Amino acid sequence: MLKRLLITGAGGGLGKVARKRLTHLAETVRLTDIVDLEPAADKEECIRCDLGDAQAVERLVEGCDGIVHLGGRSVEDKFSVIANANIHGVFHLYEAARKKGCSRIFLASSNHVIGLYTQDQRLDDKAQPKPDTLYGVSKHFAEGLAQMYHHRFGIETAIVRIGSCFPKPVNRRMLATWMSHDDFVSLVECVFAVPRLGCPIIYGVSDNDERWWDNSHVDYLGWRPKDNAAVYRDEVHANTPLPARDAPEAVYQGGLFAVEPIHQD
Ligand code: NAI
Ligand code: 15L
Repeated sequence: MLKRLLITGAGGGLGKVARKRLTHLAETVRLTDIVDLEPAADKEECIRCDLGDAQAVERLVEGCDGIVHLGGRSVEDKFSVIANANIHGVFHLYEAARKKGCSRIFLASSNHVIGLYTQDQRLDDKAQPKPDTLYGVSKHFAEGLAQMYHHRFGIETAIVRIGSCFPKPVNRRMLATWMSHDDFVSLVECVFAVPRLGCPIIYGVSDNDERWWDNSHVDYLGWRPKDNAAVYRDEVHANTPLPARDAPEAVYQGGLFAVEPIHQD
């Protein structure tokens, strides 16, 4: 059991899931976000913090032996916003982890690191990054940072390229990319239970019939996703029209992110 688990982005969609379902991993859970949070149990501590503030992030990480890093901008935006939260922010987090001796991190990367691959391609952890947005580039930066801090300073990170982690798949692309909340929770549990983690790239995806990504290189984690988006196939097909064959949501793994404009400051 961890002494103190830090969950960043605790006010967000996945942060709320982590807060509700992962507190058994640690004696104390420190929740942080740029928005205000209130402790709801004895073992919870809440600290408001902008990841762009290096000193505040150092104080945040003090005393934590594990981090689930979910905080940051989670979609495309102006470079200034992406840079503060996802580039400066993740650097501040790893520097704080190095200085304060925190040795294991679950890093929420994204499928948008490889979003410009086409949907007929099958990828594993060896695929060269092909980011589709500034957001995807910022996640690629975070992945490189995690690898550098692993090789130089021994910090172990699960680099998780999450697909689409929502209660259920809501469009045709998500029949391939969906990750259920249960499979997300069980992955975080495995990441903090495995004796030796290393610094693997893991595709955060359920056991979907239509998935594009191969996780066989991380069998050693013991993670066996249980859900399958195929259960929702009829519902998704009934609710969403078939896109044209050359529509970005039908061509690119990153879907519509592949045609996002560059947002201006
Ligand atoms: P979200 O947008 O709901 O939550 C992100 C949280 O980070 C928010 O509560 C926000 O207030 C906080 N945040 C933003 N800027 C911040 C800053 N400068 N300092 C401190 N906190 C800040 O996103 P969601 O869906 O919960 O995703 C969590 C993580 O997983 C994100 O890093 C996202 O990029 C990644 N991810 C999520 C996917 C999904 O399907 N939900 C897919 C791929 C990646
Ligand atoms: C992401 O990286 C986003 O954070 C999330 O909001 C979804 O858009 C997801 O990817 C996706 O590709 O479905």
